[in-house]
Amino acid sequence: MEFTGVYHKTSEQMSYPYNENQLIVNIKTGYDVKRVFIHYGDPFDAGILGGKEKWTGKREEICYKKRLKHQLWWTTTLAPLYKRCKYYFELQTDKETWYYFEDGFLTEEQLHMDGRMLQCFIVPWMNPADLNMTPDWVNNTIWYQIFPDRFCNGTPEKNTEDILPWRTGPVTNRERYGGNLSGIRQKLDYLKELGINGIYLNPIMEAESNHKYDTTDYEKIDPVFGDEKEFSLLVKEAHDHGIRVMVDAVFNHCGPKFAPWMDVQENGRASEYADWFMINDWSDLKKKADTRDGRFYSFAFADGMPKLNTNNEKVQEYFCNLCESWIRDYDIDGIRFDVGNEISHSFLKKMRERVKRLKPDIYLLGEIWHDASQWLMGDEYDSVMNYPLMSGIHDFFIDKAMTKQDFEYMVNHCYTMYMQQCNNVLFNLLDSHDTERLMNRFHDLDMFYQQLAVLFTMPGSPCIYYGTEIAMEGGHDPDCRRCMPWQELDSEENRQRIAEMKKLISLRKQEPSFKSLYFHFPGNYQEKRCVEYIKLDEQNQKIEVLLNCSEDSIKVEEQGEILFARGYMNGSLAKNGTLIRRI
Ligand code: ARE
Repeated sequence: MEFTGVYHKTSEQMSYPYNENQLIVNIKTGYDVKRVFIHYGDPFDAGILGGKEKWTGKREEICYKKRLKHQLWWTTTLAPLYKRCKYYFELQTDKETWYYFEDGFLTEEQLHMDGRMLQCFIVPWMNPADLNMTPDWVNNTIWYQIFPDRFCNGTPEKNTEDILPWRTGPVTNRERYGGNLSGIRQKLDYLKELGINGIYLNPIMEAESNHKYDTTDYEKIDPVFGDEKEFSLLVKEAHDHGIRVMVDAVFNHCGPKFAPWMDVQENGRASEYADWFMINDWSDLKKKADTRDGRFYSFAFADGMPKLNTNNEKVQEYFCNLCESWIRDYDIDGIRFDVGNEISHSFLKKMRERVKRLKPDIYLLGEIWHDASQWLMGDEYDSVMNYPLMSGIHDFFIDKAMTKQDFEYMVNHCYTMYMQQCNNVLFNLLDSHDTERLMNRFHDLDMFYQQLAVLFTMPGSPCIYYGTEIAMEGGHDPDCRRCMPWQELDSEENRQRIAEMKKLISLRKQEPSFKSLYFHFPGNYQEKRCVEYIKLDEQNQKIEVLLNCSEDSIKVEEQGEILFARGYMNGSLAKNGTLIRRI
């Protein structure tokens, strides 16, 4: 047997209840496996415990598969009558058939050997309480990320002298431009008109910097942005506009002026907060230097961002109470957890339990830039910021050597890491306050819209970083945080760009099938080709092309599972296109 890469286990995203009735089962094999069948039945039915009785389970072919770089991902959904299931796989190559059990592979002969105990894979019981539940509303959300200091100044008449005049062009992390909560509130009509129904705000609690990731007081809205009343009003009016609000929680570390940290610096080990931080050398906590000397742990090596001990119950309690107050006092809809991969799992499990009890459909989003499976088992985050997809889309456009198959493998890799419940609410983005802006990657509007076209079709929910609607430029952090050029929005060029973004958003929102359909890759992407969004009927037959395909640029190519399109969107509706297969 020359099997390659067969992998299954009855856990993680390989075998899990999707809801109270459906059990999703996935198995990875090499490309040598041509057909897969699943034999399944009830663990207590006679015969399938092994021994002499005949197998009484069912045998069904798994017909749906996704292509990965070196493996195939086979997936099926079962509906176990009694919420429990026992199964094994039948793997067929060109030459042979093997049966795959929890303890290995059996031949046909071994399978029917009298008295042989079959170590099937077992899902003992699909307990509703253990279900990985994620908030449905997120899948219908188009997010808009706002960096508060640079979005809109609602009260310029109250500017203090440290606020610089609102301007376009490059910025640094040292300046303040006066963006605030009332400015965001004044732009709710604009956001609603654009089609946005969710805003993600970078931190707004009191901190010294303009980015506010160095918190001074977690319980106080930074006065430069407004106050508790103003934030309450913003959330209420956002909700009135049908817009949800997600805040940024910086619990991995604090800033240098956070009272517990200052107390520890003053009183050392005697401080009541001594165990709120991770200190290795108490000798000189006030020394201004990066923390490569190991005095205490921090975010990266930033000595002004001492790492909080999220293993400490008091720290956990403090932040759980804080999040509960954010829900009770402001009715927020989501929380994005900064440095989401360094906070302790024990804290996150407690946090989820507490906040979901208060608001079951609150969205818990982790900032994790890599495979986040271990945080997405249903007892911590609902989902993560999908930076792997961002990188994959970016690489596909920048690397001329990548083929559409490479792109297909990348997309499938991103969507086979997690359970479907998490995929449905992935936070898909192409840039953020931590990366250069999308427009800066290519300075090419075609590429810009091609990548947005891809983003808006992917499962999960797309997020556009403020200013993307006008293809705003900006380099790496902090230059990616330029002031929103409100004074230029009325130009013909920006009006066209806003119209293009509105069309994309409306397509994403109007066409349910739109979210699950891929689009045709018409030939060589270096030439200017067209993206086509096709509406399909239930038989996967093309009904109409929803957006933009100049006839001459479309060639019907072989129908793959994910046919990927790249090309220029000129926004005109077309009537002909090519049938593609719906996923
Ligand atoms: C400042 C300067 C930066 C400089 C940095 C060096 O502006 O130019 O590179 O210092 O430390 C906040 C501010 C930043 C500020 C930073 C430190 O917004 O402007 O940077 O504080 O003072 C990793 C983490 C991820 C983190 C990024 C930045 O995993 O959690 O690094 N992102 C969050 C926020 C940031 C915020 C902080 C954390 C700190 O979103 O805005 O920065 O609270 C790879 C790795 C990732 C890595 C990523 C980016 O993909 O896999 O782990 O993210 O690169 O570096």
